[in-house]
Formats: sequence, C-alpha cells, structure tokens
Amino acid sequence: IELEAHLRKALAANEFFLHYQPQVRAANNELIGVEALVRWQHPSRGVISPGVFIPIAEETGIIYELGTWVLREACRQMKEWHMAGGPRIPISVNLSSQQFHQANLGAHIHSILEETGLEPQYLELEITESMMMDPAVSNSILSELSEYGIRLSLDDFGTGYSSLSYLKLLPVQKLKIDRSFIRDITENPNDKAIVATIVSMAKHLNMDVIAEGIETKEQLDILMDNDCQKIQGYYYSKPLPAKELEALFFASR
Ligand code: G
Ligand code: G
Ligand code: MN
Ligand code: NA
Repeated sequence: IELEAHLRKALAANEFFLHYQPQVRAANNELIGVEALVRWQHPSRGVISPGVFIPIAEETGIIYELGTWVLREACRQMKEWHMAGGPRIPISVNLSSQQFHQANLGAHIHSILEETGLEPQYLELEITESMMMDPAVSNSILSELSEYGIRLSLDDFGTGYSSLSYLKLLPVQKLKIDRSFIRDITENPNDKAIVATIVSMAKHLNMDVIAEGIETKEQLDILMDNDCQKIQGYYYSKPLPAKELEALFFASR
C-alpha cells in the first residue's frame, strides 16, 4: 500500500530504469536481440524487482503510464545504439494485459516509434497466451500491430492456455519457451519432450523460437540437440545495465 502511493511519484521522479538481457544464437554466440526489463531505484529501499511492483501498477492502472515510459525508453535507447554503430538488433518489450487491450494501442506505439525514430522491425512486443483468450479480439489487435511492422512474440509459452487452432491463425512470429521447461530439462524427459515438440511445431508453423532461462552448458547442449538455436539466460548473461551492454556492443573497438 505504501508502494502503491509511491509509484506515481516514482515515475515523475524518474526512478525507473531498464536492464537489458542479451538473446544469443547458440551456434556462434551472435547477439540477436535484447529484452528490456524494468527496475525501480527506490530512494530508501534500493532496487525493487518488477515482480513486486508490476502487479501493483496493474491493479492501480499506473501500468499505462509506466508501460508507456518503458516502451519509449526502450525504443529511444535502441535507436541511440543503432546510431552509435551498435548491432542492428531488435529490442523486446513486455506488455501487460491492460496495455494489450488499451484503446488505440497500435497508434500509440506507432507514435512512440515516430518520436524515437526506431524502425518498427526493431521493436518486438512480448505478450502472453492469457491475453489471447478471445481470438477475435486478440487477432484484430495483433493484426494492427503487425501492419505497423512491429514484431510479436508469445512469452512464457507453454504455461498458458493457447489452443493450437488459434496459434496457427495469430499473426505472431515467435514463441518464447518458458523457463519452467528448461530448469529440469537435463533430468526430466517430459520437459525435454515438450521443448522438442514446441521447437518442431514452431518450425512447421514457420515461426521463430527462442528458449529462456538457460543457466548451464548441459541445458544448452540439449537445446542445441533439439534444434533450438536461439537462447536467453544467465548462462550467457543476466539482464545488464545499459552501460554494461554497451561495453559488449562496442568491445571490439
Ligand atoms: O526481471 P525480472 O525477472 O525480475 O522480471 C520479473 C517479471 O516482470 C517478468 O515476468 C517480466 O516479464 C516482468 N517485467 C519486467 N519488465 C517488465 C515491463 O516493462 N512490463 C511488464 N508488463 N512486465 C515486465
Ligand atoms: O516473464 P519473462 O519471461 O519476461 O521474465 C523474464 C525474467 O526472467 C527476466 O527478468 C530475468 O530476470 C529472468 N531470467 C532471465 N534469464 C534467467 C535465467 O537464466 N534463470 C532464471 N532463473 N531467471 C532468468
Ligand atoms: Mn519476457
Ligand atoms: Na517468460
């Protein structure tokens, strides 16, 4: 309750910031994208995780303003990196359900892209299966976003209620295999079977696929054996402050 009262003030006081987690092509360690993850630098409590304040922002409706801030900052930062000669990779941004159902979402995001100058193909929105419950509604929102050239990715894939019959209809380009399937993949044949099946399904549906939460070489090897070539996880890197990601980008100069 105390946090709730502070959220709006925190926005005004510019206390939110982004970390960026690399996404990598396993075969050659090529950096292929980054996911923006918001944090709150609380004046007395230190850094607060989004797991704590995003649910409060959602309950209080502050998620619209916070989400707009995140989108704008992520686009601004990626454009700045492109202009500085950094790799031409996209930035992924998580959307809350309320944002996804926000009126004029497409036009809103389009205006952020215009303002920051980031080309739409370099913005990827991460949505979840639970936002796809009404296929007619979600399809019209997703179609509008796709028409702007923005990429769409289904986050935490496998943990929600996706119906396979919707999946083939939705204009979503990528599946992000939830890290709960990766955690025990070295010991649990069921997890391995599920991951292999998602990878194969994505391929047959002409969708991109990435696995998240890879922490060990053993997990990585199983993913590569199962033809999952795109990886995000602590094995490569934790979410990094902008300055540390820049050091990665520009290391060879
Ligand atoms: O970074 P961390 O593992 O603490 O993130 C915890 C949760 O918060 C994750 O589910 C992540 O998707 C979510 N999250 C992080 N940043 C954002 C954001 O900008 N918007 C929304 N809606 N969720 C976010
Ligand atoms: O829900 P979402 O997939 O957006 O959550 C992303 C969060 O997962 C990030 O905020 C990050 O902190 C966390 N994360 C990323 N890689 C790993 C990992 O390898 N292991 C664990 N346990 N968490 C991770
Ligand atoms: Mn995500
Ligand atoms: Na996820």
